[in-house]
Amino acid sequence: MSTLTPLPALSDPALAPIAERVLAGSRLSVEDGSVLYETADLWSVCGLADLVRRRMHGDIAYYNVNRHLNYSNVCALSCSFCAFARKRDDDGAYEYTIEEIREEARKAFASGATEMHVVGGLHPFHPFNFYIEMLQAIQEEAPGLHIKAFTAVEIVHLARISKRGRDGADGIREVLMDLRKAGLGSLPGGGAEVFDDRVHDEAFKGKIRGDAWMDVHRIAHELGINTNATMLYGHVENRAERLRHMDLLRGQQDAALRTWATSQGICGEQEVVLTGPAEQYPQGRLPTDDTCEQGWYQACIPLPFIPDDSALQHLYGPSGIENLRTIAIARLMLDNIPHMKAFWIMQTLPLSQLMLQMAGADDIDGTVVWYDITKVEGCGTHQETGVQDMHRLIREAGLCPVERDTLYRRVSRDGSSWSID
Ligand code: V47
Repeated sequence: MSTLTPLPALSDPALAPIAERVLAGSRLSVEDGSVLYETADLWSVCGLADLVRRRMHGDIAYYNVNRHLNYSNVCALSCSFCAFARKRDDDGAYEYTIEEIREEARKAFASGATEMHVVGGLHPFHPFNFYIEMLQAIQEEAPGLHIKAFTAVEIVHLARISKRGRDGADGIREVLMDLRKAGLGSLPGGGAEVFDDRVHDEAFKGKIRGDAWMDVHRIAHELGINTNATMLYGHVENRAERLRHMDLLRGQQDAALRTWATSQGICGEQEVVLTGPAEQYPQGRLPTDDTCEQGWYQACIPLPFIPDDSALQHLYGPSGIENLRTIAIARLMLDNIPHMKAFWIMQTLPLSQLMLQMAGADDIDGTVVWYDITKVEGCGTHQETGVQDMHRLIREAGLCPVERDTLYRRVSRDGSSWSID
């Protein structure tokens, strides 16, 4: 573990008790979160987040060599924040065939990607078997590639169209097991938005609510499938609703890690907090092998709302300062989620670099290549950052770039082949 960042000089006395709790490795309350949001001393908020980030990850910043595949933008829903979805007859509607998906998998394999991140709209006409064939096709063309696929709302949609299970939870469990058999490795964190019914009804009515999103992830964890979690902020929600979202995620992670820790005989009823001094970690680190019977949230990805071309484009979206503050607060509040990702596609590369250097982020996602869901400042769907550029950006932030796979294991490369350390 590298040297700890010294505690920042606090200019707001209201931060002193919070800083003490951070130093001691104690959990922050939602009220503490409100103080962190309201204080004018943004630099201390970032400094505290940086301190826990360095305790957890030293001077490492993670990236991966990945590809995103948005297989179709045809969607039965019409969420007001979303500029991606189209009806099938709309201009710009598209859907990949299985053969085209195969071709994307071949390209990903040839480029040395370790992960394919696959999500799309809720297609009203594809049968369940299309999704099974899609995973099988990717696996056949790109053996060894980790498939991180389908947001929780897609899983609920698949459970409906597959007509699996006697009730909702059974159907979701069976569908996840079928998908895993076909090649699914983990679930991405998309679609969580903000766990609040008021916000749901205003910005993404028709989508599943927060409790249903969390049910899908809980069932995945019970099956030993790791997942991520997002929070889409800066639209019609307020800061209190963001903090509640973080608190709900933290509570669910408590339950997952308690089950894991109990199975390891590590600690009984106590919460597993990862952000404290190193000696408080549960036996070093959470395991990263893929044979664990209990899954958990690996990473949180705060997503700043990008208003362009959505039905909410009259809104401004969050400012750079609000983005820095939100990722720092997420790092401090989510003391049991190991990784905090600054998704460069949405945060932009320069701001992601700052987030790594001083606001608690330890990961910037990956090379991406093609991305259709959001486009910042009118860019197209080709959104790629090469490995050399990732390295430069991370080194300029004073950190050490480490290539990881989806489960945060280190990747070694020898020419065009790669292996897990
Ligand atoms: O589910 C949609 C969000 C998500 C907009 O798990 C928008 O590692 C901002 O979840 N402005 C997809 N956000 C992205 C996502 C993700 C990205 C990177 C890594 C991981 C991971 C997950 O983007 C959607 C939705 O929540 N989104 N529209 C918008 N206008």
